[in-house]
Amino acid sequence: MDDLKTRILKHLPDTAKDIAVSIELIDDLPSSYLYLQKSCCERFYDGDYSQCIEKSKPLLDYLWEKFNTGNWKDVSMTWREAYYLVSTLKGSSQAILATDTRAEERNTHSIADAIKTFDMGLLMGAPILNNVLTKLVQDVHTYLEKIGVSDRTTELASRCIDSDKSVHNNANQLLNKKLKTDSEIDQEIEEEIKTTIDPKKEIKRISCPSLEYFSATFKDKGTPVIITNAINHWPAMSTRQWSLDYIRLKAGFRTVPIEIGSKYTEDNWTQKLMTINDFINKFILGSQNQTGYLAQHQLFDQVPELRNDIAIPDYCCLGNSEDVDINAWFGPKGTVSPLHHDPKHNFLVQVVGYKYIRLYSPSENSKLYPHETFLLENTSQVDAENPDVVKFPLFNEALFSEAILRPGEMLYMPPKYWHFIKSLYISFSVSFWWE
Ligand SMILES: O=C(O)CCC(=O)C(=O)O
Repeated sequence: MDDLKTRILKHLPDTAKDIAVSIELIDDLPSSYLYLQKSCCERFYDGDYSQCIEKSKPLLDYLWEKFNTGNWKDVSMTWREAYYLVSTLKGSSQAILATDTRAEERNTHSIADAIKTFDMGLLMGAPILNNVLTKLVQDVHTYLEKIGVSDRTTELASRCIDSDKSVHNNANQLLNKKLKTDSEIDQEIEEEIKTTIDPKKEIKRISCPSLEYFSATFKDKGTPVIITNAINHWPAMSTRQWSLDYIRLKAGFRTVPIEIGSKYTEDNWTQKLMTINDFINKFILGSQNQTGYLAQHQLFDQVPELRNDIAIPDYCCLGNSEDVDINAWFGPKGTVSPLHHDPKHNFLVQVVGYKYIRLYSPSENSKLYPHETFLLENTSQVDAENPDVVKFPLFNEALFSEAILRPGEMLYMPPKYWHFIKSLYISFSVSFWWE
């Protein structure tokens, strides 16, 4: 196996001085901060990784406090670059110590901690040093993969839910929990389609139309459609089929933002950073009474290996295909995206599981009661599942179309089309917003 330390050092500048000249972190940071940061860099290049970690803590705390004062948009780039730098040094030190041949060091600095530190740098920091964190985190995650799944699941069972003892005790049980087989789910869903979807309202399906036909018949007319047989070639659907185990393997130790709460319009809705392993154990396999949803997250920028399993649909070339926003939507049964619309064209691709979709044309706006508050103007005040018809009397008159989106299907939604979406099983969808 490659020496992880060598790989890590290869990505970084050769000396503390080289780091100092390759970045400019002068504005906005007090001299006491810069002094401590310099010392943190020097400890790293002296090979004193424990001291580097110690010195990184007050630096990251200081910057974290800056991030949490006032508006995110006002957070200075300098602070974010500094956060990126210190996360790079701290995470690299943690990874190097975790693979140290001296057992004591290995126990205290887990590789998973290093990945967490790198991800915090990626999520909160601003990239410097040629975006070195992407390379570092990939190398370290690959190292974990090489250790082997069995070691990883043992580490997972013992570490992933460190803060939650009750779930911790169940970790092994959760790992072995039997999920429904695909054919059981398919049968159930076909029954559900028969009983819940009105064929007269069902969104039209079409098998892999030509670009010209799609453009003239759907895009130009602002008509939604479900396209089938367009993504069968994706590795995520064929050679590297996505499953919970596969997602764990490729990204289990990565830290991501999770939306917690039944829907974003509720008062108790919040967001929390956690690893994908924690998320799967608590919110997908566990028995949390709250819903957790990895929603609208640019996971594929963070984990390029998963990006290699999907492809931008060819139809996006009808717009500016350089500028496509790709988002992941991964969650348990029961996630709800309340009725809302977005400004761009959208392909919502269902990779795993099933989702109920309900669509309303922009011409129905006046019956959908958009919120009047800033940032929620694109969201209806009506709970589409249980509409309050006294408060919103026109809602039931609004015309809609509906469908259950199956794995391998791709829903086209024109800009401003209202959509309400609920997952019926554990689900992983990928959306492509394009203009
Ligand atoms: O799948 C979901 O829950 C919501 C997807 C969505 O709103 C979108 O792709 O714009």
